[in-house]
Amino acid sequence: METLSIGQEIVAACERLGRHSDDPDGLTVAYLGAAHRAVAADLKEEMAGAGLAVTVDAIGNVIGRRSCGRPGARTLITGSHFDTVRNGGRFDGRLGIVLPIALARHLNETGERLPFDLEIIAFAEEEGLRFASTFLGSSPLVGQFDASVLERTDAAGVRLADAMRDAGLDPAGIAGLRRDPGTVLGYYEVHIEQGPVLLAAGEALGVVTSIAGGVRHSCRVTGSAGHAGTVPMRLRHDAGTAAAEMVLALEERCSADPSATVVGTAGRFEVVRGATNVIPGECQFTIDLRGAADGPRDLALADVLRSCREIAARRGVLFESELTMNVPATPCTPAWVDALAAAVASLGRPAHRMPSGAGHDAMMMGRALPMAMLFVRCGNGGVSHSPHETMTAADAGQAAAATLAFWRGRGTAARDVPAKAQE
Ligand code: HGY
Ligand code: MN
Ligand code: MN
Repeated sequence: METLSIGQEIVAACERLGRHSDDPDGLTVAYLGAAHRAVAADLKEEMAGAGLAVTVDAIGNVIGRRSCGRPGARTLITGSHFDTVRNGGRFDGRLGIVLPIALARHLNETGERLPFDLEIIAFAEEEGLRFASTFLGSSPLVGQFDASVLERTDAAGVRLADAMRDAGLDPAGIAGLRRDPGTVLGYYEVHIEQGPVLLAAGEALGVVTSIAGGVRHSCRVTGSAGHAGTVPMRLRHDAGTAAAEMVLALEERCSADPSATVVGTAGRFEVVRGATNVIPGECQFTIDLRGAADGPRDLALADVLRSCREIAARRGVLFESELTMNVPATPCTPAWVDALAAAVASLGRPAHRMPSGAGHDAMMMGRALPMAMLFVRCGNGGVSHSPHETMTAADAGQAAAATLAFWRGRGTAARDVPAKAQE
């Protein structure tokens, strides 16, 4: 396989998909918005052009299937998400969709048959941007979809269930998306690293060993709005400064964590109906807290929420929080990690094994299926969730070659079990 040219094909496909956005000045693709539908339409075309049998499921995942021609063969599922964060990068998620499509096209040209059926899934939602829900695409496939999120509303007050119906999707069909693990070999995902580790190590590829678990809360602080000029400082119940002290408590607790693997972020922070000359009456912010292991992460969360309540009591404001995501740390399947490391090594480079600080569909799929992930070097200092996210065609080509080597070895995979089930 001529790796540079397939790498150029892959990068070009990510650039093409990146032209659809909800924002004129950055890449933002929210679930079921106009840009999301345009990307889905492009993906259907790209999959059909690679000879795949294309379907769209009840949640909006775009699925391309390539049969190996052997009745009863099991399926290897690969893919990633095509929604983005606000002002995100062109490779986050998309790389893991367009790379397998390019390989399917290559296999058509060479006539090579894989020893299993291949399913490439473009997951419709993973980031949680529009409905503060995450993994909407992958969770139904492993029986982890939380039907209560159908009642969630977006910033315009549109219910998730209604947004789905408006897009011609059927919420009632979600329950039927669960895959029978007996028919699936496992799940494999290629993703840009979204960090600086491979760049610093001078490596193009990384073999993921485990994926950090994440918990998210939406928080609301309610104080007393008032005139910025007439209320003495000692009489204020300022929701904005109370929330700011809570966010600093989050930063302080995570920075001091003894495990040194806990990270905390308040990515959204907003004074509701704020105005320059009004003391904030209500402030909303989010907590995103992660760790390589669930124990330290959960201890940190409990401490942070306790601090928020103490700060609220001292300042005479009300603190409320809603859990919006809780996904456990997920180890990759050791036998699959070793097989992927061998595939990478077959290219002539030692496999660089590493944990993932970012969350991925693989952590959801890995809850029911054998799972492995391949990371690809992220340029520009490893920046991601940013328009400055970048990668090279050469590295994309290396990832394609390692993926093909890995796939060829999967047909003989014993009936592996997910890492969790191995404990
Ligand atoms: O937040 C994450 O780690 C992923 O980008 N959804
Ligand atoms: Mn992301
Ligand atoms: Mn991603």
